[in-house]
Amino acid sequence: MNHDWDDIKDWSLARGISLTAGYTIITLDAIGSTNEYLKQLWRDEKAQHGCLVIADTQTAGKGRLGRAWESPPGAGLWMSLLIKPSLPPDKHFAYSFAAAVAVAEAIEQTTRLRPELKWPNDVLLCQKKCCGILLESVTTGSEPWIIVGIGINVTQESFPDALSDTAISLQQAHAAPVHRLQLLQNLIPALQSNFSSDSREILIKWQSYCRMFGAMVSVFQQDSVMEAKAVGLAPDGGLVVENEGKRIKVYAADVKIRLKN
Ligand code: BT5
Repeated sequence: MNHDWDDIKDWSLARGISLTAGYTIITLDAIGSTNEYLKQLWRDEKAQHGCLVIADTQTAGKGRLGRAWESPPGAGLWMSLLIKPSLPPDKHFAYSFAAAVAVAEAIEQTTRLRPELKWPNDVLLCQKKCCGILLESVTTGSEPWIIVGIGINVTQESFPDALSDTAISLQQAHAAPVHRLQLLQNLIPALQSNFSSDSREILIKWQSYCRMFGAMVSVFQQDSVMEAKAVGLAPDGGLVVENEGKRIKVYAADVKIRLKN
């Protein structure tokens, strides 16, 4: 077992258990997916707002649309946080932007590197993905809850061939050791603060980390691809692109940046 994982477990037990805003931390040596584990805890009424599950490895980590998320042991922060939203339902989209901003702030604080955010919620270093975020809603009666899944590559020295051109770890970008516990200690307060901000403030911060506006992008939606210029973020979190002189708002899509100004 990785040494630094013991530090995370000890810290979670000793000091992390009751943080200022009431986050509780559960550490797991290995699990299929922290999102699925937390969902089950919530269904069993064993998880409250602020319950944070962290695993040293995931054997079935997942991304959007059923994609797999590589989560090797000792290499990253693989975690899920349960929140009971304080924002009204039409503003819930802001939580995924809040999570991305919190991750960017924590990375910056830990490594002094300034990450870049790419719509909808990738965190990039050296134009490669170092973190993916997956939000899922769960509902009791009319009450929505949100599971915020965050996967950050911290110590990998290499990635499987299929990811080697697009993925990066903090340690690779920083060219120096990065400690998961230190990153976690910076991330928790950043999550607490961004999740209690209003949606306008979150989007302003998100845009300060985003450099894709003005760039040509490929927008992948189901079976179609559109080449367009990314022009901005709509107040409801949609990506505004310009294609043949027309402005279009895009929601569920993947975006590849083609060319920067
Ligand atoms: C995401 O999906 O980026 C969301 C990933 C969320 C992972 C966290 S880990 C903790 C929590 N528990 C879970 O089970 N999930 C969450 P998407 O945008 O669909 O990107 C997925 C794609 O990223 C894959 O198809 C791969 O191409 C690529 N990928 C997989 N693993 C990666 C990694 N470790 N680093 C960078 N890219 C990766």
